[in-house]
Amino acid sequence: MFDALAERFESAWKKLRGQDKISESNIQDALKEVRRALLEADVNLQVVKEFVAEVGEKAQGAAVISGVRPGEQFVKIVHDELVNVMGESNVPLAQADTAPTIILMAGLQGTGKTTATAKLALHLRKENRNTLLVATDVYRPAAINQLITLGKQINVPVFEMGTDADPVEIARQGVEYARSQDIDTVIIDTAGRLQIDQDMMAELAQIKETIEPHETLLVVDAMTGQEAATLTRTFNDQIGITGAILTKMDGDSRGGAALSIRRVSGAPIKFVGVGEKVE
Ligand SMILES: Nc1nc2c(ncn2[C@@H]2O[C@H](COP(=O)(O)OP(=O)(O)O)[C@@H](O)[C@H]2O)c(=O)[nH]1
Ligand SMILES: [Mg+2]
Repeated sequence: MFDALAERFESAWKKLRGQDKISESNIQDALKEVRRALLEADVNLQVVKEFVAEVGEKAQGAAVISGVRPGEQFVKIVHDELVNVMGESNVPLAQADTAPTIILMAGLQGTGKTTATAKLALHLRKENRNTLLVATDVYRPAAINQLITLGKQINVPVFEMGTDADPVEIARQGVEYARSQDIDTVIIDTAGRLQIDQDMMAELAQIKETIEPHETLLVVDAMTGQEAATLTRTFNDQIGITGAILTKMDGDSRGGAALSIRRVSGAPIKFVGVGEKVE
């Protein structure tokens, strides 16, 4: 995911190689490279500014430490800061003490929520967790059919009540059904809009309040780059998220969205590795 980023960082510390001390001017040169690397990876501009400022401060602080080569020192500072932002990788998906674990999928239309719902079910099956998928996107008949089709393909049950039912009620009954069937995890697929709107947020908030999910995962299209930060901030402020799933990592996205999401919300990125096609 961070291949392009790593390459750019490489050139940042090349500038420091062969110099025996971190100085004000070589720090500035290296920081410029870090900044360029992050921007090229499509990390949000504000996030880049903060990241570079923090690395700069630490590099200046490190300037007094002698006996360590500056290139190595700088690499370590950037690396530590990346780890600091990205946090522990592989934060596992929540598992409730009493089944079912409830997962709410959130995000804009077309980001890959429905696809990610099915992928998540496949992922959980590998951990011997059975799932129920719940179709609450009643606004487009095709959306329910899409989930039903995906469910058939991967042999996972889908709970739906057609397009006339209330999404909150579908979610509630879906969870009840999962409980009655001893299902380990219930994944609620929700409707999205092309842009964030208050009706969508209100409906999501109501679903969330009703079913009290253990995870609220924001599904983000990795290709959206700069917008990922704003999107994450809005969803996190309005409904609260526990994690994010980056989709379309198979495209030519540059991975920067992951950094932006983490930095803005602190929410761990889950299942970035679930890149495989469902079909
Ligand atoms: N290349 C690629 N396409 C994807 C991925 N996830 C979803 N899509 C496609 O993006 C479109 C929207 O996906 P969908 O799951 O319906 O999004 P939703 O509106 O958020 O539920 C569909 O054409 C999917 O096939 C992915 O990881 N990679
Ligand atoms: Mg959908």
